[in-house]
Amino acid sequence: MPTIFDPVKFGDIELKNRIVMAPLTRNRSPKAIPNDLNAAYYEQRATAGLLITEGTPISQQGQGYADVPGLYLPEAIAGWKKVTDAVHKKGGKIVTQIWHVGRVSHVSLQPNGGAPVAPSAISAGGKTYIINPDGTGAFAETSMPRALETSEIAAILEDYRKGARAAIDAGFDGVEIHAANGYLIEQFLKENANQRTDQYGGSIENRARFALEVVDTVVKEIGAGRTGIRLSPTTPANGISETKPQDVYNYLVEELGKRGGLSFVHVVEGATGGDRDFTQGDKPFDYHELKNIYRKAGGTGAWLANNGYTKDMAEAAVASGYADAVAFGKPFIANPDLVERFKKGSALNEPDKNTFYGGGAKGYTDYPLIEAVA
Ligand code: 8OZ
Repeated sequence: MPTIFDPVKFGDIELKNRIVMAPLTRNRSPKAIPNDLNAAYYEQRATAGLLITEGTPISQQGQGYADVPGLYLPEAIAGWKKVTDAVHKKGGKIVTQIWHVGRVSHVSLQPNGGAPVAPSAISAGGKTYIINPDGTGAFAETSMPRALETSEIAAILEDYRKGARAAIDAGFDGVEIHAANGYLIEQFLKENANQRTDQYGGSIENRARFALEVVDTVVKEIGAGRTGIRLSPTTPANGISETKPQDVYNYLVEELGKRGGLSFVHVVEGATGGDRDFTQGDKPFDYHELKNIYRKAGGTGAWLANNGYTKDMAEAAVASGYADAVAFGKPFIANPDLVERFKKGSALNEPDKNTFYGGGAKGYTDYPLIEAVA
């Protein structure tokens, strides 16, 4: 029976344990360029089996929040290199989460102040974070998006290809495709955001087409064994909803399974960062069924479970054979030495919500290690 402390392979990536750091937006990379403070933060957490970086836009069009690091400027690649070098020196593994926000953006963040793009011209109806012309930060309503022309989709796939290549150039061990939380890929997948009448809308097969084209593009560029994907079948994040999530995601993972050896499939169970029992549609979502369909279709990627797991829950999920590994979010914000704390059964530091997004070292690189607490 494996434990969370045992090594595991995520495709081509070898993890020293099954405790993974989930992607966490921290908004501490002004001008979309990772810096020394970001490198220190990831380095502190390098004892995780795998670090998944915060969402990292593949293009300016894919950017939806101020001060998140990108992958589309040469300076950002150089900045990320500092991060990956620091993590690798400590014996860690790190992939970056490649991201396009779609409609969850604001005109001030978009190329030439244009409208954000989406499958359909339907507002996310939420808030994003921008920098005012005077340099101060502010929450702002997400801007009304415009619907992508069918002919524009190839250029976005090309941005994913370039982003994946940039990730490898920056020294990452691979990428996680961000297909969760109401961003572009999910806007195609879920019915309330997609009213298209072309081959990217309507049937489940059509709505899943964009996700699968992104996967195929990234796999072709960097190899399946370095390509993971994150899904959130039932989260309501960013105004997204779906009445038949089980049908949509069963189809999607069956298609992913047919592609064989992806690095990993990362599944957020319930509402991201919230209620694990949250569901949409007419019945509770069955995550075991999802995994079984993936395996039956030939999928050999690691099954990475996430959302609100405690150490005990993670141990049970790994011991039962359901999860190959478990990703922890908030516990990793507050506990850079989470793996050691789990091993010793030590108490955990509590994360400070006020410093999740933006700011400097406070609430980022200053959480105490166990020795410092004792
Ligand atoms: C919190 C704040 C801003 C963005 C996600 C990338 O939900 C995010 C995100 C989280 O996936």
